[in-house]
Amino acid sequence: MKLRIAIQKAGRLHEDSVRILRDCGIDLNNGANKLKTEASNFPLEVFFLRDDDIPQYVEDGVADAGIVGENIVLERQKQVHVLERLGFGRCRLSIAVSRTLNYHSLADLNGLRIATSYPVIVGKFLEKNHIRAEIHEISGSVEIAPGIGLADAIGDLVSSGSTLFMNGLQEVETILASEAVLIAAKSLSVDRDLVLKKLLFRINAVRKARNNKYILLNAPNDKLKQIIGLLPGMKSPTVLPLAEEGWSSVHSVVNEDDFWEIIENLKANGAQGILVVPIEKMIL
Ligand code: PRT
Ligand code: ZN
Repeated sequence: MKLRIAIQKAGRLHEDSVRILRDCGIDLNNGANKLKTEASNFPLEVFFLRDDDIPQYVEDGVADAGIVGENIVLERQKQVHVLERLGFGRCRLSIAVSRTLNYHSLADLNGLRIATSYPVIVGKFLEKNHIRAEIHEISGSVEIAPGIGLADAIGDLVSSGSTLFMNGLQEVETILASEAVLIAAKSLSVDRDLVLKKLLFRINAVRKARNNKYILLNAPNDKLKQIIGLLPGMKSPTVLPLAEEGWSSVHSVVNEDDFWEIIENLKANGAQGILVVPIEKMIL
């Protein structure tokens, strides 16, 4: 039984969604301009859809799983499980107001008209903070609403901030930090659930590998203790003697987040010939 997964047909999430499946070792036949495609080496069928429709298809059981922005999942309020954050499609849903407005705090939003394509998320945010503002739901080009006098503020997705900047707006509140997520139907047949678990296992391995690097370096033996102290490793670093007396080769795995800091500390402690290598899969 094939697992049916829905991904975005075209747009910001399409390429990364295809890439994560490919990195899981799944061969997809070229899906350009197709409604669906099948993997040749994994029991997976891929549907290409508009991102907004994906939660509905998954709730209805037309697709078993989907890859979609968390912002869409929270806005649509469909009955689906969020299984995994995928680390791409990162953005934030924020409130922005005119740069000319002297904004101090949330209370300044009282009485404003806020244009957004996310009335549910923005509405809940206002309610939680006891703000009385009027929400105008519009479906696109939200950033121009203040400029044409349709609204005083907007609730929109932001990544680089250049759209806000070009429209004379300032970001004043962040409601949500979003990224692409893997969602699944609430109930699946036993065999489809098994395929989903296999897929999830592979996605986990790919995600971990993307967040980590393999590092090799040479260390003088009298500095080994300090250097090992800087390297966490999966269990602990591997240490091998070098042919040259008094030196060792140290191998370990380091996390992307504190990568540069670790490298600087290693150098400061006498490490030489540091090599950093990408990891393809990581299974713990
Ligand atoms: O056709 P379909 O309906 O499938 O696509 P779409 O046009 O509705 O969606 P698309 O491809 O624009 O976005 C898909 C998903 O990407 C969103 O649901 C988010 O989860 C995620 N994402 C990440 C973003 C952005 N970053 C983003 N910057 N979605 C939209 N934007 C827009 C934003 O609305 C604003 O207009 O980009 C502009 C702001 O960008 P900056 O860089 O100027 O700040
Ligand atoms: Zn859309």
